[in-house]
Amino acid sequence: MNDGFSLTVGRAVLRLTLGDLTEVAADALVNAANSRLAGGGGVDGALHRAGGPAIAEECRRIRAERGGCPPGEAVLTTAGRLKARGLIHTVGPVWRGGQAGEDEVLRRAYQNSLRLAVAHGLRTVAFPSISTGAYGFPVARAARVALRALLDFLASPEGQSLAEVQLVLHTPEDYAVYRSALAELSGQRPLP
Ligand code: AR6
Repeated sequence: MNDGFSLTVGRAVLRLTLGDLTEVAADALVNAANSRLAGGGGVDGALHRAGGPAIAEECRRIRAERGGCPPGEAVLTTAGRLKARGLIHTVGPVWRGGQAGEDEVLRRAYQNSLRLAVAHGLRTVAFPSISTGAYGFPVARAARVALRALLDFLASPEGQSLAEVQLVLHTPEDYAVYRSALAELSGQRPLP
């Protein structure tokens, strides 16, 4: 885990780091889940393994009560043994070529995750790069959508109780893509 790059937005800090989300300490970690909340590979599998069976148990209960979590929405469970008070499960879009509303669903996944955090008094939140693994969303486009959604939320009245939002990128390549997308969106040049 490096210290990454950070930017102040409103009252909060938006931070990009390179690392493993399962090792991050925050009030809430965000999982890139599927609609059935059934667990899987990627960051979902890693968070369930690290957090223990209490997470899957609560996911099963949510699935039984409300059928899961539609793309673009988010639900909160225990974080089990993870270093967090809660685990927010959100579902990104499956990439279908870019004309099927994928950008909007991805934007809502970030926005609704932060809304849920705020509603539960969780002030520091760490995300993975949603949809850019198994779901195939191209990372440069996903980075722009994700960062725009996070910057907009942090600048809005709704976002004022948040202290830090972190994007934890798993590879140096993804980190570089997010870093230059953030430079572009915030009008700054990336450091050499
Ligand atoms: N820490 C941070 N990022 C990670 C980690 C980690 N430990 N492990 C993987 N990533 P994916 P999706 C990155 O496939 O595309 C699951 O099976 C990874 O490099 O985890 O939203 C679910 O159950 C990539 O950049 O999520 C769903 O069925 C990013 O996390 C489906 O995959 C997202 O990749 C969701 O697909």
